[in-house]
Amino acid sequence: LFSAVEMAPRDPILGLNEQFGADTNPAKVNLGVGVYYDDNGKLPLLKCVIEAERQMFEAPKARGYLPIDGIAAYDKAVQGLVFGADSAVVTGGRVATVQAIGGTGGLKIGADFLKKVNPNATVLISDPSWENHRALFTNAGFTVGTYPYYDAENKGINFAGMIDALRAADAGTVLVLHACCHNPTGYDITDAQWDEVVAVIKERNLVAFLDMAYQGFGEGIAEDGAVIQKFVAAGLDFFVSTSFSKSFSLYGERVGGLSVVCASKEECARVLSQLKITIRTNYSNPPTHGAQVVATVLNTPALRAMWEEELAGMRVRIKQMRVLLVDKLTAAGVKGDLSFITRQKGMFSYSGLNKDQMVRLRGEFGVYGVDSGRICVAALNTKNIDYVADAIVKVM
Ligand code: PLP
Ligand code: TYF
Repeated sequence: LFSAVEMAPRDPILGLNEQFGADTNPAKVNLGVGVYYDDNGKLPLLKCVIEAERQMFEAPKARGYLPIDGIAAYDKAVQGLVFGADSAVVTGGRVATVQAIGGTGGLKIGADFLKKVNPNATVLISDPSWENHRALFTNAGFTVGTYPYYDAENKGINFAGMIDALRAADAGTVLVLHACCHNPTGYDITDAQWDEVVAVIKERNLVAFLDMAYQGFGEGIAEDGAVIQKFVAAGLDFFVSTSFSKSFSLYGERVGGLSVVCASKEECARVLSQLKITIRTNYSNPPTHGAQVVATVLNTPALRAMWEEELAGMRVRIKQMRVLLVDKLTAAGVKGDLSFITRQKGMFSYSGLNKDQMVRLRGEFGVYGVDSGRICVAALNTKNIDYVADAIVKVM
């Protein structure tokens, strides 16, 4: 039965993790996978999460099946974060939101649903994008292409190329857009550029699928969510996937969501029924724990305030590491404009280092980044940054 089964390629990023684990260099630093570590290099367990779990422990609940679309209070909280609780699309019943198994689960439910609605559509992802975007949409049966995004020469975004590609796309083409904190480059388009993108999507009848895996890591929860308002204001139907893996440091709990904005309440009810079929035929209904933690935090004012502060702490620390990295590299005599590092947003930095340099960083220094030159700034800290900066200077 399995004699002709081919060996599948490893996930290039998760594969790096295994390699890192096996590395015996005591000075090794993992800047590969996109995970936030605190200044002691530890994966944080947020205080708001501990407190929510304490409350849950003190009033224990039996674990029946959840509704197919998840915990209602959770879905409502997701809508509040993404659209604003008082947003007319939410109060008007035009957003179908389901709990999903991480942001990946949200993308997958959306992709499977889209395949039914729009089976012949092409999906366009940014060049480059999160590795899993291509694989996930390909697996859902779509042909996946790219739109230009990264401009290596100018250390920024090839926006003219991007907008031209959108203008040239056929009606119905699905556009996967990073709502904020672009993975892997760290470069986000500006407010005015978003306006242009939204206008072209409307004009060309494209379908926007916003992947929001880092809300709160760019400029703030509301600030990062503002891009969603542009799509709402334009009267578009669109998709938003949500992930709390990073913002709650709940990676392993797999907490995410999918929201689909529809033209009317009646349409929304039909869309929701189809999302539920997708879920039911894949895993029946979602798990309880992680979503209950997030719902408790988001719906309890004191915990919500605690979370916002802790998230701000992560955001600010990453920004500090960017500044510090520029300072260290500059002090070590690196010439040229390094301001791109502080211009980038979120966890990642396209460092501009090439594959050979990334391989040397790994082999000679135990500093693990992705071959593309992506490093996870959120894994830098005041203890490892000198070592990392020194290693980078040595391979440059
Ligand atoms: N989308 C992007 C752009 C990501 O970087 C990630 C990171 O893991 C995800 C989606 C998936 O999130 P999750 O781990 O919640 O599935
Ligand atoms: O890009 C990253 O590093 C994160 C984590 O298949 C990740 O988004 C990487 C690969 C993958 C799943 C998660």
